[in-house]
Order: sequence, then C-alpha cells, then structure tokens
Amino acid sequence: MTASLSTAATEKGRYFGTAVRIDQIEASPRLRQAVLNDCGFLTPEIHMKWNALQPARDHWTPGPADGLVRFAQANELRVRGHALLWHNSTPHWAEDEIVRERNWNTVGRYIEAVAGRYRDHVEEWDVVNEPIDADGSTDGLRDNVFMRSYGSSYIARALEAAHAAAPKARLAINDYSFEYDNSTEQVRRTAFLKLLERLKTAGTPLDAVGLQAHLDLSKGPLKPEILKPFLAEIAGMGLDIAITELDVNEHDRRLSLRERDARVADEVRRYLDIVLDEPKVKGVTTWGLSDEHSWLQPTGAKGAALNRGLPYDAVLEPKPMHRAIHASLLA
Ligand code: 9MR
Repeated sequence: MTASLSTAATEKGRYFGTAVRIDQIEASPRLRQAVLNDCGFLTPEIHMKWNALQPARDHWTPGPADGLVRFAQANELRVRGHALLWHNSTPHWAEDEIVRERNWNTVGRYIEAVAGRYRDHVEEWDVVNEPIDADGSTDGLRDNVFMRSYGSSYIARALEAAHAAAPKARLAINDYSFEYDNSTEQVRRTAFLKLLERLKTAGTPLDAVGLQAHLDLSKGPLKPEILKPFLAEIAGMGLDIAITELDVNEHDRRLSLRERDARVADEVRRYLDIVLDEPKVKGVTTWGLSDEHSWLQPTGAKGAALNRGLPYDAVLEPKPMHRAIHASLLA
C-alpha cells in the first residue's frame, strides 16, 4: 500500500489534493484507488469551466461537474472549484456577447448561477484564473475579453459576485509562473503582488491565492531567496496560499528513467520544502496524479517519450515524486 499523501498533509494541518476528471476516475479503477488513497481535496480539471458548463447560451451541461461533486461527497473529499473566469475557457457565445454588449450581466449571471449551484459543495473557488500578463499594458494585467469590455475592475466585480452567491466559499485568484529567477517571472510576481494589494486595500472579498506551480526543469534552480519573500508578502496581506497545479515539465527525456525521476523528485522536494516553510500555505494540489493524463504530454507520446512530471507513472505505479511530496509534507 502506497503511503497516503492526504494523511501526511493532515498530520501537519494541511491538505493534499489533485485535479481529476470524473470520466477518467470511472474508467480506471487504479486511478480511482490512487485518488482515494492520496487525496483529501479534488479540483475538477475541466468540468467547472464556463465552456464545459454552458457551451451555448441556452444549453447547460453540469452533468460531469455534478458527478464529480457526488463522487467527492460519497468519499468525504472536499472540492476546490476551478475556475469561474478564465480567458481560455470562456465559450465563444459569451465572448461575443461580452464584446457586443459590454453588459456585466453576462458574467454576473454566470457567476451567480455556478457559484450558487455549488455553494454547499465548493469550499474554495478560483474566481479569476490567470489575470496576470508580463507583457500586458495595464498594470501587468492580461489583455483579455474581460479587461477589454469592463476594465480592470472585472476582477473585484467577479469576486463580489462570487461572494454574494456563495458567502461561505473561500475566494482565490490563481496564476502561474512565479517560481523561477528570470525577468519575466520577476515582472509577473511584482504585478501579482500589486494586484493583491489593490484588492485588499479596496476591501474586496479575497481570501486566498492559488500558485499553480507548473515547475520546469529547463528554467534553472529554484531559489529560496526569490520565493520566500514573495510568499511572505502574500501572507503579510492576510491571504492564505494554495499550491494548485503542481507538476514538472522535464527538460531532457533522453536520460535513464531513474535519472529523470530523480530530477523530477528533487525539483518537487526543493520547491515544497521552500513553500511549506510558510504557514499560510494551506495545501498542495497536483495537476493530475498519473502521467497518463497529464496536460504536459507531447501529442501522441507513448512509453519513454511521456513526460514523467506527476506522482504516478502511466500505469499508476508510484514514482520518487510521490515519496518526495510525502517527505516534504511531513518535514
Ligand atoms: O489540464 C487542462 C486540460 O486538460 C484542458 O484541456 C485545458 C483547457 O481547459 O486546461 C488544462 O488545465 C489548465 C488549468 O485549467 C489552468 N492552468 C493551466 C492548466 C494546464 O493548461
């Protein structure tokens, strides 16, 4: 029996979870078993995105999201909702309507319906996903359909709408590329901190931030002197921190499997040892459990060509990354 990551996390007052799809859990008894063994929290990888829930204006398809919530409830697992607003998952009909009418109701009605539907089941929501863009012209904010139609206030308005519909849910902003010591990520960190500061100063209902943590072995060493002050600034604003999409993009897939797995595990251990030193980091979620389902897979890759950046390999055998997470959670 593989040691449980959730048990290790809980021992230290934290949680461990993963992103899942209900169809994949139902198709794979081994994945189901790994999820039940390791997780206390689940994030729907796609089912709670706008284009998944409402592919056409008059057509709602909440079946998979409801199925995931039922699975979570039946197994006493908690749910992180992902994501109310994301430029990449806004259905075309909604984008067209937002651009044409510039009427907040298009977004407001959606958030009310979805945050309301899951108000008793989703404990924490990624309300706005990926609002930062280092090349963005306005305050480091991404030039997306919401910015263009409503201006930068769309973030605060989305948080308020979510709070009104689900007053008990904890609300987060989730974003990526904050980990490494390079100029792009430095600009992103600064823009993110400024955004959080503006929201907190204005009294916006924001409880937490999600740091995606898509680690990347080509980006150079992780540095505590970069990461720690970043986390400390977020914590200093009274915000909780969730690691929301942890995985590792490999750099060199020609090495032996043993060496590759060691490198992935070392990167994860290093990252988690730094971030778990911050008490405001309340939990860790990986973006999937098994390499079979990772978004990082090169198209059509099989066997050794698969990226090995999740805790279990493609046949659900635990890898050194699993042991690394376990050790960091308990350290
Ligand atoms: O892993 C997800 C992939 O299966 C979906 O096709 C894609 C579009 O919905 O989203 C992926 O998840 C993303 C997450 O929602 C936000 N951060 C980046 C993740 C990887 O692209």
